[in-house]
Amino acid sequence: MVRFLTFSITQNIVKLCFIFAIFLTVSIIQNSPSEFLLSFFPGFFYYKESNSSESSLVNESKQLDPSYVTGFVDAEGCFSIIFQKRENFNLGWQVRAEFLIHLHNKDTNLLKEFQGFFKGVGSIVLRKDSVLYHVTKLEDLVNVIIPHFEKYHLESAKSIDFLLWKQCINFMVAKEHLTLEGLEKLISIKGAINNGLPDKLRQAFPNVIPMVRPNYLPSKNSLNPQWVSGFTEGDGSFYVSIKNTGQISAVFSIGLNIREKLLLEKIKLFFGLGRISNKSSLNAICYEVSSITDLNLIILNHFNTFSLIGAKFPNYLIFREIVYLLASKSHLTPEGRMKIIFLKEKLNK
Ligand SMILES: [Ca+2]
Repeated sequence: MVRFLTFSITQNIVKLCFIFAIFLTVSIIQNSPSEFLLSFFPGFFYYKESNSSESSLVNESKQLDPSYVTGFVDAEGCFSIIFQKRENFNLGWQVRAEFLIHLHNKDTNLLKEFQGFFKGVGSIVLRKDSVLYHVTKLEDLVNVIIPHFEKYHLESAKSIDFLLWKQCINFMVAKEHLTLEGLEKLISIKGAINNGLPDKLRQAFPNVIPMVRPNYLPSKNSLNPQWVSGFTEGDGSFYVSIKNTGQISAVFSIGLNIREKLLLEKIKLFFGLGRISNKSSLNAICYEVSSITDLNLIILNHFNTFSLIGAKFPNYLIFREIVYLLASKSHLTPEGRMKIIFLKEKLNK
């Protein structure tokens, strides 16, 4: 009797579990069918990572590599000198120097890591869709920011901006900008930094001749692999396209302004493959690797070793999974093809 009762209870529990499992399955399918289907594929784990909360988007919180930091700043950083009209200032102008990185707010954690790397100086400002990290205190620029870039050199045309900017900061430290002559000297140098002089300065100082921007030449040193990953985190992209004909292609690319063609050639030399093409209509130039073998053997090998760490990292994982599927010819089976279509849906979202 006791045995019969135990058996009957067990049977009911099994029944209940079964009903509950069906209920759960139906509700998952209704809420997010693609998630449910994806759970049957190996790519699921990568997919999960791409969807995980913002806090886990930074890959392993370890000390940032200094060359990675420089690479990222080469892509996304800005060194600027700002003039603001202020009646209460002696010469009517306030001058400030700023080191700035302005990103989409999905990279907030990455910027926090940068602030930590730069000894906590500067501040992070959250805006509606973007986030910026900026350092404006002269002593922080002199003691923390400048020494970093003197040790770990910028490789892009931004290296010119940095040199001119540093020159301005030296003037400011010596307080030369408080005389009219010094102020005009600063304006002249500013004329060669970034986008040159804004109209308000040209109009206020019509006699100041903007300095001629020095020519940019990349350094002769070969690129540091961490620099390449940092630069890719900023200016690189991983994308996959599926043509109407059904052909699937995966591309790793870095697009730059045409003035940085020499840098792209250096990047091409670093990987030892790929091609550079002009996108003349946009004044842009692009380095691309689209051969599956090259992507699989060289590009993935690089980024598996020198990892991305910001919001591009989960994207990279999806891209990698797709390249693996293409390299193993899995896309020729209906199941493999479906897997790629699901993964692609999550790419660059
Ligand atoms: Ca850029």
